[in-house]
Amino acid sequence: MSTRTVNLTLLVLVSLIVLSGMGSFLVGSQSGEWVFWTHRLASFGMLPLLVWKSAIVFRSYRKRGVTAMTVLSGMSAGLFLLAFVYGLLWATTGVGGGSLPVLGSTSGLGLHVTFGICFVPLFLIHVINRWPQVRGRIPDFANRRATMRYAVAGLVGLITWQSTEAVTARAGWEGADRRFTGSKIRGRFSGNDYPTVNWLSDPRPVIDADEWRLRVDGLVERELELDFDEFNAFEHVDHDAILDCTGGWYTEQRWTGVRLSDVLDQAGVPSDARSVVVHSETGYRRRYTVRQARKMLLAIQVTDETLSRGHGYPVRLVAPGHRGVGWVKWVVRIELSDLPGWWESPLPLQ
Ligand SMILES: Nc1nc2c(c(=O)[nH]1)N[C@H]1C(S)=C(S)[C@@H](COP(=O)(O)O)O[C@H]1N2
Ligand SMILES: [Mo]
Repeated sequence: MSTRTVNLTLLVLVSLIVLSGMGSFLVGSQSGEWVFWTHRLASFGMLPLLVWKSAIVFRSYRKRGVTAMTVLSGMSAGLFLLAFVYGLLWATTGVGGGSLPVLGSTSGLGLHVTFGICFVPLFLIHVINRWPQVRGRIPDFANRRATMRYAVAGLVGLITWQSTEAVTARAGWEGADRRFTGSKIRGRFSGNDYPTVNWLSDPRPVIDADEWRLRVDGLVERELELDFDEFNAFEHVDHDAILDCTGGWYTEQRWTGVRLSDVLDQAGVPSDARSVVVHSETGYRRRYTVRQARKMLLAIQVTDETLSRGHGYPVRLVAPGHRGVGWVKWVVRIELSDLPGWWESPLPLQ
């Protein structure tokens, strides 16, 4: 294979790996499983190419020596390999969590993601810097032989990935027991006994149920302000659902509370309402389409226990099929809006 072929094929595969990795944070239901498959296939499929790539790197280094750019490229390669190794460890032996400056204690998956995020800007600089050497001969990117190469990479990826899973299962390693999202179990119907997590730097408020109010406003037919007793007057229902945090763990619990749908109907949903924003006391919020929101629960209990303060007391959102990041805690306001459901940053910023 020519240098250009190796580099372009790697560019495609690494782009797939990065995009599917970022996309994986948004997938919470089985129908999005292909995003995770893409990530694993492209990652394992790229491995044989690294043999050729290391020869290219070696030649290039001999020609250029130590320059700012070669150091940067070297760092980007190092970060990529670290991300790969931590991803692999997470999926297999489960060894590899650790403590990082600034971030504090982090799971192996957390390290995988952190190295991956640091890799992206360096990789972009590397590609932009080297691009002039491939420019002008791009058709090679997508002809029939290129398609063949991706098919072979995919096949190699499939075989290495499946063998890795088989070895992991056979050895009984921790990684054998992952959900399709890669998350590992932390509590099944265990009540409040499962990890407490906030997204970035959101605080953990202490709320007195007597003072608590739920406002329902925006595009509603009549605004509501419910105190805790009025809220509890709605019919209570149980719902078994999995909370799956992008930090790499999930828990299955029986959530008890009020259907968001019932609250919305009491306030009256006009036909031009398109989305529902669920607000936390902390300012944290997530937007859903009205249809999605109608399947959700405003929970007060987790498997027969009152929600603990850390888990969102007195009321939290239960959003089955959505990643944990969408399960807003300390809910105080439901806002109806005519904006589309996707009208917000894909992930919270606090
Ligand atoms: N208000 C608020 N709600 C939040 C968060 C947050 O930071 N602030 N973190 C989310 C994330 S990332 C997860 S995984 C779940 C964790 O819920 P738990 O603390 O009950 O495990 O809450 C979600 N709800
Ligand atoms: Mo999370």
